[in-house]
Amino acid sequence: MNLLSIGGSDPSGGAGIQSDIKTFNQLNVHGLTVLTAITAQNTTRFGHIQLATKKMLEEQIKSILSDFRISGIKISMVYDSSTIESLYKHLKGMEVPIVVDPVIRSTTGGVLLRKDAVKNFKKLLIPLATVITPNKFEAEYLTGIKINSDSDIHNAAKKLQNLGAKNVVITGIEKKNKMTDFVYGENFNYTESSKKLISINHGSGCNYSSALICELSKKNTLKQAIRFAKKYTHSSIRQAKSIGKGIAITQNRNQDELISELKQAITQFITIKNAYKVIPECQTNFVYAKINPKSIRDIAGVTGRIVKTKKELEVAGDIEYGGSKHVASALLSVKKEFPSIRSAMNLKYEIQTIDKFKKNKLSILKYDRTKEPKIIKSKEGLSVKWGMSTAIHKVNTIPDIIYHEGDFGKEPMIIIFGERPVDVLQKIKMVLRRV
Ligand code: PXL
Repeated sequence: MNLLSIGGSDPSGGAGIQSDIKTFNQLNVHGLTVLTAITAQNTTRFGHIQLATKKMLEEQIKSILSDFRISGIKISMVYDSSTIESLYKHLKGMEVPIVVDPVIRSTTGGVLLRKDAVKNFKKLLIPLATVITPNKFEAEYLTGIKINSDSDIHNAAKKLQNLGAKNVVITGIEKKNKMTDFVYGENFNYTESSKKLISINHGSGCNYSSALICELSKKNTLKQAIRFAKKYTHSSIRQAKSIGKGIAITQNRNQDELISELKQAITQFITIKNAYKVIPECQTNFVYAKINPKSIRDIAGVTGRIVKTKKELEVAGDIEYGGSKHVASALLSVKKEFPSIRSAMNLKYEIQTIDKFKKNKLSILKYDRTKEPKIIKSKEGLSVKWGMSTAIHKVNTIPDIIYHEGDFGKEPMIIIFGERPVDVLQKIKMVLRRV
């Protein structure tokens, strides 16, 4: 998938186009860019701005639009009126999601939108926005409403919608040690909160809007995309590093491709509405194996599992190799027979869930835990292996699902298998669609 980011160059790599490409890359999309300006800045000061000429700007846009299929666009630094007019001319009528991040000033004080361009920004760019993502200052600046209360936020969001933005997210409102985003959709509004991290950083706004356009373009719902973007940004702020002499730069490192792929699938899973309904008493793990795992130490999983707190899911602990025992053992046993299977997750057993998998024509295997031999029961860790090998004994088709209906004191359980975490996720979505 190709996404286009239109904005300015930030040589510190903390914000702007450079930051967007990193986010796109990490979220597995190809980043295309159109530079509106080159800035000279670092972590302590904002220096010079050199705008692209009108000709250069339009030539960049034309070369990108004439070659690539683009699934989504993010617009950030536009700086002046002429740039806005060119963007409007080429982008109006495009039927892809557009996130407008109305950057007005950098954290170090640089002007990113000239005062005399605000009128055109409101008239031409805001109406292109599928979502506009101002922070508190930007929302105040664009609407002229000083934000001191929830009703001010409401009024500011409504004003931005009246200017033509389909959806508005006002980010980073501090409330009782939380950072709250206010979401105004076409016919709903709600808030999304996370723990406040004490950090002045360079890059979090760009991380948010880039993650948002990635998830929207992948056809997630607005709510899912917003939740993902918030979690992604929270994580990038947590990992922010003081690389230069001034403010820290946000980071979202790919420590390991396999772990990052699993992390992404887990983040997607916990943001699915109703996902809490499929979590069993013993909670859930989501695992992903290296190509030739020798033991569960070659299988990544969550050290403390994915846990349910009321209607929310949380990742308890870290995602690392050897993080799971049970689901990883199940995967290891099944992978021996069916090497293409590399990912698995356990779900709460319900007959309706099995029925939904049957309707979707998945290949389902079952074993009877009451038939487990005493010798297996008496040894820690053998049950799962025994169950899996019993289920796949003399089976030729690759299983999607293996389940058992429990035993005295043993919770029944479903395990979903797939080649990659996204395949497992796909199968889970079959169940959650109509929960
Ligand atoms: O964070 C917004 C932003 C966007 N684009 C460029 C920037 C900044 C902030 O510094 O420099 C080019």
